Amino acid sequence: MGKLHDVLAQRIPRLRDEIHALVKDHGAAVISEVTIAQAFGGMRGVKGLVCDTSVVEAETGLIVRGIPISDLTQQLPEEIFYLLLTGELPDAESLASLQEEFRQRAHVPSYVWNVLKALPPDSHPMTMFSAAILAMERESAFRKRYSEGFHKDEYWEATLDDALTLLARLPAIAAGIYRIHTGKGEPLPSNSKLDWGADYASMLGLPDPTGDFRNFIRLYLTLHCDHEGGNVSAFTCHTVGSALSDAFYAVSAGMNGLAGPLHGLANQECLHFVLGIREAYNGVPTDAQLRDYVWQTLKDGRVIPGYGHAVLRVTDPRFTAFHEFGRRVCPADEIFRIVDRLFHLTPGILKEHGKIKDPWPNVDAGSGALLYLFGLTEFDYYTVLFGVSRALGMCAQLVLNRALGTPITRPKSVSTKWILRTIGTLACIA
Ligand code: NMX
Ligand code: MLT
Repeated sequence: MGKLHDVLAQRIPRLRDEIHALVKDHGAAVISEVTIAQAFGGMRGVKGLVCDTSVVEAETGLIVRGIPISDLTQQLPEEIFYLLLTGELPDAESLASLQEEFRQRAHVPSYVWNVLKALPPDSHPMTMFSAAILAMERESAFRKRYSEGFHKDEYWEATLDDALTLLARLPAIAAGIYRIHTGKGEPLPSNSKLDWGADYASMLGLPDPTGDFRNFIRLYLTLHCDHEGGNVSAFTCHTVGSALSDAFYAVSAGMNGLAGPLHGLANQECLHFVLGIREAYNGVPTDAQLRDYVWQTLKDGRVIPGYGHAVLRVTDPRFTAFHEFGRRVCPADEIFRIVDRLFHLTPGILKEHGKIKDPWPNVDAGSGALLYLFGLTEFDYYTVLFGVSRALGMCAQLVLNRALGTPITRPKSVSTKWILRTIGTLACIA
């Protein structure tokens, strides 16, 4: 393994010492409390996890290693992976070394294609994606070395080995899934002259005369890279990895969480919603019609996909980055205009509706419109794109957790009876 490994090998001992000292000296300090509402409410706001790859604050959105995501939009996804892991953007030599590492590991073995082609044709692309990742578990360096018996200080190295193999293959696997699922033909070969994102774009096989599509895919892969540790996919991946299940098991599990409509699948739901509006009004509706449509959706007891967030309380900066890209590339496009009008009207309606805590658009509200414009119209595929990118964050978090020897995740649950008894006791004390 190249320079990335060496940089980590140099830093990890100091990192271990720092965390060890922190826990030894301040381990008893309280950083969070849990209310009954939080215990029943998805642990919202409970601070019980540590994640150093990125943070998400309510008023700022995603910050990767101290850098707001809006300042990273020109960076390649490979650079982001290096940043997530080391805390620094790579210099030219380190980037070239990581890209070479990916190239050397990029070949997808034929058994993976056999697995994908054997799945029923109506399998969802996320099922295919997760299954492909899981199928490759047989190649795990971590599992092999663990079964031989190896020192726990070396766990992170075998995890990095697995992460690099997995990430190197994901663009080809994901693009192949697109071609198999849509019946467009055999998977296309990788082009070793291209960077990770551009190669993915080219293997999808869509026309890209201006180069805008490959730029968009690079942006897409950068923007979705990580979202701290508590979102469903990261938390799932972390929990599975904490049992020392290797990266293939853990990332596949994370993808299954990403496949839910309240999480990553919202991007396909969003485009579905926007296309429904276009069909209902035979084009871009007036603001009054759009207001009616959104209100009717709420009255029908359905969510407005792409709006709301468990942590954010402002427009997601990732949405803003996509929106700016759309304004530059396709301001007159019908679908983009509907997304744009929704952005102007929906927050006000959701505020008036009065339930949602965050009425602003999240990352999923606008990306589908742009994919559609570039000819990627099969929107049940969109979450796979999200997954390719999010694998960067999942893998970085896994490597760091193995480096720090983070123990198995095992919070304590309580029964409703226990809570009722505890309230009774508290009431007596009051
Ligand atoms: N449209 C309508 N109602 C909503 C929406 C929405 N977009 N978002 C939340 N609500 C409702 C929610 O159903 C709940 O209603 P009730 O009390 O009847 O159960 C109420 O507002 C309070 O929910 P919040 O506390 O604001 O949201 P929560 O933190 O529980 O959930 C989401 C966050 C993101 C799951 C939620 O906002 C949602 O379902 N949004 C739509 C789906 C979506 O865009 N998901 C993508 C998230 C980003 N990602 O990529 O993962
Ligand atoms: C994400 O990118 O993971 C989503 O915005 C969901 C989240 O952070 O909870």
